[in-house]
Amino acid sequence: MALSYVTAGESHGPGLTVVITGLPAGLEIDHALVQADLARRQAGYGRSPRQQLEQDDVEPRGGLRHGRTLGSPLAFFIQNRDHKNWTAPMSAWPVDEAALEEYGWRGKPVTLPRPGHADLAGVLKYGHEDVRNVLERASARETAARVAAGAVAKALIRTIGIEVRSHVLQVGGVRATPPAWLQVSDFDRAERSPVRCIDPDAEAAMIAEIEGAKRDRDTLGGVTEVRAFGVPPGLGSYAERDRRLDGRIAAAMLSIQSAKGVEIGDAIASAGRRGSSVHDEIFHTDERGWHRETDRAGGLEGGMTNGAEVVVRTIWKPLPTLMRPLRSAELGSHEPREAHVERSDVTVLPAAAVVAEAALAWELARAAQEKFGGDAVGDFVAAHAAYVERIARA
Ligand code: EPS
Repeated sequence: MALSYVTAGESHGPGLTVVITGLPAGLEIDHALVQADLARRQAGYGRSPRQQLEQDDVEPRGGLRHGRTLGSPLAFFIQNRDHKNWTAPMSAWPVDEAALEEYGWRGKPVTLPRPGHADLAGVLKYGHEDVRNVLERASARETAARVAAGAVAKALIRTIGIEVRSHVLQVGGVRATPPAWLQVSDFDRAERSPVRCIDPDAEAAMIAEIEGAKRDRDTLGGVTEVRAFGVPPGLGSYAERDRRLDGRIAAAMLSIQSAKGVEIGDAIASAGRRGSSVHDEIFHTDERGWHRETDRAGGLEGGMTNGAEVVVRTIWKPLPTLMRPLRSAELGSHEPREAHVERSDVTVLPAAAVVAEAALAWELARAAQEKFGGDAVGDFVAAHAAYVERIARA
């Protein structure tokens, strides 16, 4: 069965639920590693004060016993600690008007759609009169659940030696220049950086850029990069369009709130070069087997991994909740007004890198599980080992 997950929950509701199906039994899930990823997503310079309220914690609700998967659906619940400030406005069951009165602005309908957000198309599409019915689910709070799923995916692909790492390449107008060939250990620098940046000079400039935008009550986008190491060739397939792994990775990235573009390998620079200086030449030595000296393809050719590192950059728009709002018009009266203002982050780039990392881990896990199968994790690992041994002789 294909690996799949669904999330449920609103930003200020009781919490987020994620249900993962298709996992093999016997996979060890380290609680501390899941927690660490949730904490990494919450960290980062430029996040909103909301992050001081939330200390995300996964509560398993099924599918796990003594730290190992059972082969049944794995369910996690992540509580929204901010929900206590929203109990009546976000109550699942009807509440009377008087109860809402006590909540001030929180108890009132939102009628000013924000440009760049899901607000306007969302209310039109679903027939809502209160933008809150849209924004609560469109909110990037939901990415906490995606990161929990990503942590499980990482546990699965780690059993076959795949590691996924991320860093921030650009915040607003500041672009980092990381070393050309990044090693897994280079990413430790990103882990210690408040903006998840490998390049120390760019780090300082990024922080200054965020401070400037904050002063101007504005927001910033940027670019993140995720790399996967130890990926065998042949995940994904050229044979059918929906099995092409580059397409799936791009879709996974673009499904993340605020993502606007995806680049695989050096796609943007390659557009202006000749083929002879773009494609990664093929070599074979007894020592290294099949390999490349360059990785402009970002580890993907013909919809499959090619054995090189998978390199995926995601381009993020500046957040659309602005403390200095743009023009909008009121639902109902159609009067021109300024858009709704709600607490906002200045930038989410450091957090977005962690979410993108989870998305890539998930797509690699899904493709690996399709290729190697296995109801027990040992079958999955054995199938990978047999495959690696076969292709070493090719
Ligand atoms: C978000 C707006 C902010 C963020 C939130 C996503 O929430 P609030 O409106 O409550 O201040 O803090 O992100 C999270 C809570 C989170 O955990 O990532 C939005 O509109 O997308």
